[in-house]
Amino acid sequence: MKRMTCLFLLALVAVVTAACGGGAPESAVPQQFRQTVKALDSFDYDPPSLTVPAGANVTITLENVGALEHSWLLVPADMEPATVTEADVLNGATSGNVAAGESTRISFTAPEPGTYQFVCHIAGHAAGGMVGTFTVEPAE
Ligand SMILES: [Cu+2]
Repeated sequence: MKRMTCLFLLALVAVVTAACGGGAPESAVPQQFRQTVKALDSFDYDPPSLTVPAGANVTITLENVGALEHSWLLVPADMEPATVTEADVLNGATSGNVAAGESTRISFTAPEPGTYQFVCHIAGHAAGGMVGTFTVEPAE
């Protein structure tokens, strides 16, 4: 009889422990940010600026709606846009060259809070104004 009581108590402890220990805190789950950006032959992006939370899983779908080749590269804000190459890209955030009428998905982790820029690195496009603003806000 004593042995049964003891087993019962052990089982109870196991159940209570499992119930209390469940799941990681919600703050540990990165936020998702998804946005479609159009690349235009007028050397514009639509929308021209994006704001995401720090550490977010960002997915940009770059839609090239023009007749020219375009690209989307995330780089530091203090760079001269016309000099940007794939080597300057932050967190792997580059579309590569996207042909007319094509679209590409770019997935990356948002960098530290601050201001960045995204540019088209096809010759002459950034100089023509194909530059946007990428803002990372501190996570709450
Ligand atoms: Cu372009």
